[in-house]
Amino acid sequence: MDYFVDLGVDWISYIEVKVEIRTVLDLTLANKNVIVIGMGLSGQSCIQFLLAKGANVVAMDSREELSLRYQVPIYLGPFDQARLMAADLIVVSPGVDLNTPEIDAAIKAGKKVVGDIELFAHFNRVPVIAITGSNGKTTVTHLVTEMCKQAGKKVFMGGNVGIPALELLEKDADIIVLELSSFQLETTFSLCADVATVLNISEDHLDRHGSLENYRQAKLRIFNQAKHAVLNRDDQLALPAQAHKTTSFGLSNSQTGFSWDSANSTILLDQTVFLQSDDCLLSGQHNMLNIQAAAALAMAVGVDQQSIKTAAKQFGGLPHRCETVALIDGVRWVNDSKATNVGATLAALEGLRPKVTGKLILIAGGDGKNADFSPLAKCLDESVEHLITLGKDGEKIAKLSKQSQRVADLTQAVSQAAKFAESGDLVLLSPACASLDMFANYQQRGEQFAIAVKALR
Ligand code: UMA
Ligand code: ADP
Repeated sequence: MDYFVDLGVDWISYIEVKVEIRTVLDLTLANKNVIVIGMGLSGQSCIQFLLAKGANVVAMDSREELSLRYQVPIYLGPFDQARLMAADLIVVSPGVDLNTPEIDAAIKAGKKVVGDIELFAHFNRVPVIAITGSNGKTTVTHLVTEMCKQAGKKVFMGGNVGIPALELLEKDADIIVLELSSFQLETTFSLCADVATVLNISEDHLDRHGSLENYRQAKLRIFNQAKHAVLNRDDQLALPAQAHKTTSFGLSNSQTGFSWDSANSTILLDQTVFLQSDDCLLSGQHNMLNIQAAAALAMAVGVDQQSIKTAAKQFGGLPHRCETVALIDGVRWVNDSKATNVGATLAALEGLRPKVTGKLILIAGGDGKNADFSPLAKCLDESVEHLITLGKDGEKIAKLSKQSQRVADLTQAVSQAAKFAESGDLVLLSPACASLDMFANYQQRGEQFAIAVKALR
């Protein structure tokens, strides 16, 4: 899909005279017939925003039952094609597939179909740091926010991290940090980030995007109109065709930008020591990349190096991401429930294995979202002594290893792991799959793991 959304403004003049154009847009939305599809967090934030702009708003949701706190007409169940065709603007939530026949037909008929980030982009006047990638988005979003805070900036984060971007328009902010998913980016056309990054690209969400290339192209949209691009020079898939001003990061050697001196476990900037890994609470090579990316993003918006270093040293990571939940009789139990794709599990295994003196026991499986699990095979062979699988696609992962065992649920997985585990071993929950086949979300999966582990005491 390649179309430019015109909300009633000329793009060039939008860049040049943002403030005047904003007034035009206010008028453009007033009295326009706007349909918002999906009544989750982002849909509801869109309704509130559009009502404040004077639009005539109608809500749609596939669910059969729903109570809404806004006084707008709501149509539940299958989307009404005739209503969509009559709208001036259709705003879709990220969880709603653009290939849904009624939405696809509306797009093909030339209807303007956007997401909440597109609305945000038209009305925002604060510098934006925009972050996407297959893995590390939330970690980098939090870390760069901490770096900005450390420098005394008024900074707010939002987007895929769980806070709808439109809510940030009300803040008195110096900087806004947006975590953006491929779903959000495919309906975004006018974001003009001050600095943007695609941290990495590996297979994910193929059930929605159909192919790795479609998924990748959705992610690369973050660089459109960006003033500065922070690039992972070691990941060809994460590089845009062209970029205006760039800073690179990576594990490879580089004269300029951020790099990694593995012999001394040090992050370098322009070949000069920037941070010692031992001074940081985060560990694992993937997190050294996350620190590099966050530092490059913060520098691009003028945060001083001292603040960046202080925040990087103090940041201890987030729950459900390679989080040690217990140390019982010398066995370390690690919750990496947020590893919802193959790339994340590979990063966890590669990052954690070097520090394990005994066996590594992996618990994996769930909803694989049509992913190809074969890239895990080599790492399972080299780094995992016992594999315990569960969930919808557990069988597919189990077949990759000779040392595997299938179980019915997470409690069984933990008790099986406890039978194998001895002092010096590490038991890692890193599913390489989404949780939705068995849990409400990855948080619930991680919490149940921690409860089952603590019950072993
Ligand atoms: N719905 C329909 N029809 C459909 C699909 C959904 O009507 O075909 C309705 C549901 O009935 C529900 C609503 O849409 O009422 C849910 O909308 P949503 O799935 O877009 O979820 P939101 O609550 O709006 O949350 C979204 C993001 N969700 C997704 O992308 C799936 C949140 O990311 C994000 O934090 C939030 O906006 C605020 O920006 C979550 C996520 O899982 C964390 N993201 C994926 C990921 O990280 O892998 C991309
Ligand atoms: P996202 O928001 O993109 O899902 P998170 O920061 O929440 O990323 O981390 C999700 C998972 O990805 C974690 O389980 C972690 O082990 C893994 N991970 C974090 N950073 C990286 C990275 N730079 N490269 C690969 N995997 C990573």
